[in-house]
Amino acid sequence: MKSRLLGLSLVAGLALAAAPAQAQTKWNLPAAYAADNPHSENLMAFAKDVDAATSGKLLITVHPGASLFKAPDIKRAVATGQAQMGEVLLSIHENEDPIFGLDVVPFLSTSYPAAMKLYQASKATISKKLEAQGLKLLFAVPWAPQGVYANKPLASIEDLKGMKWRAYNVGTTRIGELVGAQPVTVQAAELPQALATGVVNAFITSGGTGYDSKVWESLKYFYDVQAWLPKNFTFVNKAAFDALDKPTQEAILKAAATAETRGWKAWETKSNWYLDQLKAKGMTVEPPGPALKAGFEKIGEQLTADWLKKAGADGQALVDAYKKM
Ligand code: PCA
Repeated sequence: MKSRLLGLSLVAGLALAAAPAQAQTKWNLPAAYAADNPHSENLMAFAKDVDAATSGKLLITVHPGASLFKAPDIKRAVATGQAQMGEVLLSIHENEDPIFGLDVVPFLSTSYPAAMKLYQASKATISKKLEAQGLKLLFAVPWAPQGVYANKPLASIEDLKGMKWRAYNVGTTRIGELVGAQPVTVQAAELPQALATGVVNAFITSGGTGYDSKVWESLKYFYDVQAWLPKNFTFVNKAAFDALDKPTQEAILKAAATAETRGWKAWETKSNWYLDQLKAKGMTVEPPGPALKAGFEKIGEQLTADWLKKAGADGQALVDAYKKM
């Protein structure tokens, strides 16, 4: 009897061993910002949620800091299947489609609730445009309101004349031109180096990117202009997504919805913390004075007019929908 039982369990054991190991799919998710930036932390939490929900069937590796692809190359890498998922600041690609620059139209939406409205108003359109490029939108998360860093006090935009202005997209380049600075595009991953070597001495971005770049080591002034809240979009190669089984697809979509909520909350919570850190490092952190503010508003009007012209009726429709919300 005993030996028969032993025999049976041996057979069962062999059968288990012979069963094919559960197939594991391994995906890469290139991203462009520092590993401890809330965007990257959110992506890692997203990957962890997908891992848990699929019992390890889908393993997503996040590559922060532009370590796998540089920021401007991530979208194409995912569209062509070199990577399966990716996160990018969508406005980097405004040259492809003006709608990708909607969230960087100056002073259109300048707070988290307004940015959320703008996102809701534009999500379906953006998602359709990405789909036409072979990408499925998973979620979007904003950066903090954008303010201006400089190596000297700024009383008006005249003070930016001739400065080495770091830009990260079409709109920020244009601002550099309009203030008579010398714009140079530098993605966030290379910003610390550009600051350390004096390639740039003024720019517009969030408290978060200033913090990530240890900006206080080179620049002493931050003006909290709150010009716009740009967003990072995370997407998946559509064909790769469609090839997954239903439960895995659902696990991704659920984790994406969670990541979107978590990401917006993280930024909203951390925005002031970042500004406090800049102050603690000895920087002057102030709202822009009246002349500086008026100067940026004037530039904002110019950029808004330019954008509406480029984006045409489609752009106007999104702005109208947003304003009605
Ligand atoms: N940080 C990114 C984009 C916007 C932001 O706040 C950057 O400066 O590149």
